[in-house]
Amino acid sequence: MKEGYVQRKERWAQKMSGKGRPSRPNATRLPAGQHEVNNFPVLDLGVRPKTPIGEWSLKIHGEVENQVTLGWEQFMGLPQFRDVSDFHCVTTWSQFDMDFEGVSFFTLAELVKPRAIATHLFFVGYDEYTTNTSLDACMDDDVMIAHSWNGAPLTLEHGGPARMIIPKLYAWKGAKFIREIIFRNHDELGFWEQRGYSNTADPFTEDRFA
Ligand SMILES: Nc1nc2c(c(=O)[nH]1)N[C@H]1C(S)=C(S)[C@@H](COP(=O)(O)O)O[C@H]1N2
Ligand SMILES: [Mo]
Repeated sequence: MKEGYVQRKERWAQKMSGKGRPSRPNATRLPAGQHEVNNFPVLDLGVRPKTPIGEWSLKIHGEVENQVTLGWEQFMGLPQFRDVSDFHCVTTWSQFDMDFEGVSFFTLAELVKPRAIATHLFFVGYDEYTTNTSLDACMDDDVMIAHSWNGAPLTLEHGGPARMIIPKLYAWKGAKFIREIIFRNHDELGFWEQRGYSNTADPFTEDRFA
């Protein structure tokens, strides 16, 4: 059962204020068909573009009032958000208590101001990887662009300098080496979605393939 937008935003506000992390309803923590790991495996297309901080930028555009291209210092100057979440890969491994820090998606959305017609998101990585979600899926209190994991900068293999983290969806929905986020008034399938993976990708219903 998905919480309403207002509840999700309230939970986020509570986290941002440093008053601790409200517990969220979670019947079974390990989704069906998954096993727990602790070694944070690496999964990608094998291309790991090294982007020095000085050359890094994140463009957020499309159906927004205020499109932005953020350099590293601007990105790091935004309110910082640290949160612990679980990570579920469709290849059946899950890792619990992943401590990520970055900029929450709510903060980015407030910055760019989505137009009312925006319903979907399209993500592009520096490796040209793409993926897509509904806008609603990312307007949640645990979604962020992370630059650190366990208190240290994200390594290149895990998507540094920065990557999307969307804990409630299978991990292929979280673009590593993030370069662009496009707000759209329609859905467009990304790399794995075009190749038969589910468009909605909910680990708790084993929503793996389309
Ligand atoms: N840019 C980019 N992001 C990506 C991928 C990729 O190939 N390129 N692979 C996805 C897949 S399939 C998974 S399971 C996760 C893996 O993240 P990890 O390597 O940090 O475990 O990243 C996702 N994000
Ligand atoms: Mo994956």
